[in-house]
Amino acid sequence: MKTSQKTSQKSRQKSPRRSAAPPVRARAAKAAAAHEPGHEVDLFGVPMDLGGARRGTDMGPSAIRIAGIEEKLEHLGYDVVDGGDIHVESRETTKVGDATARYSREIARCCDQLRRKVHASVAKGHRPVVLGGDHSVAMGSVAGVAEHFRSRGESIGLIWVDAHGDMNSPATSPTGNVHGMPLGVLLGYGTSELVKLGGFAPKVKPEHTALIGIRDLDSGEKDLIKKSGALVFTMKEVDQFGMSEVARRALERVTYGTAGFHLSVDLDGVDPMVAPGVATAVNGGLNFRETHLLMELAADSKKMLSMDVVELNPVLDTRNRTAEFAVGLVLSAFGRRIL
Ligand SMILES: [Mn+2]
Repeated sequence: MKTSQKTSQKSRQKSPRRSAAPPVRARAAKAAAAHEPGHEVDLFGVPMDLGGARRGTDMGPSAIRIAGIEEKLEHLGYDVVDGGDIHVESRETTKVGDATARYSREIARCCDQLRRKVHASVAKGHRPVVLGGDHSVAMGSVAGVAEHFRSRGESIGLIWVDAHGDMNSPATSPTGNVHGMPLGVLLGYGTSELVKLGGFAPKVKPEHTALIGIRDLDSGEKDLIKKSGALVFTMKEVDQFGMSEVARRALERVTYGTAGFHLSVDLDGVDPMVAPGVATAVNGGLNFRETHLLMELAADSKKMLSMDVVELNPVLDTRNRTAEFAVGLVLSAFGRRIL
């Protein structure tokens, strides 16, 4: 199973390359694509591992770049600019601070920088793709996208792919690790320096939010998830209804009454058989095709504004396999088709 999945992924990624159009035609396709808004993609890396317990997610952006994200998106017809990395202080040079929201000061500073960059990108009609980093970076990316549409009187939707709820608060978190809190923060709950990022809260409304792949919740966080009113598809619903139906319902939820949606992919939402290079692996996750189908249907909706891929931990990966899978997901979300 593992081998065949890997092979099919490779052949899907490489076959267009072998039959690559001559450079002139490629340039023409790119020029034509450039007239449509959203055909410019800006990459931002956030080498952040302050939000989690295990070291190594700070190497995520590098591993995703090594897996070829820029050239593969260009091959799909996008104009891609890599905006480089946000500077993140390391644990060696930063104070833990509040033990119930560890490193929250430095995390807030980095997320605020990311917010500015993402905002500027979206304001130009580009689509930002944020490379994490632990999931705390999504507080910056979603804030930046939300800020732009808020200035036009519009809301955004949010799809949150994850094994976890990421809705802890300093009061409920068993660890004080901020990567277990970002969705709660975006919905307006938690540490005020994070909630108030960009000077407004919440960043998204629960009626525009859908979680997919959930299978590991802390007891204190369950209450907030239920109370929040966000739409939750645990693995039970994925098994029961199938990803096609789950994606349909989620997309309806995040596009109804919004300008579009942000897609936040925590790689731990995917089964560890497919994506082993994550710090907090939980068995029984989304399989290879379920995850790709969700991305493909997100692309079909033509409403995806921005995306992040987070929690890649190259230290725990096998020959960069999870990074290559992550790049494949980005390509599917940006419209790569089998046929
Ligand atoms: Mn997460």
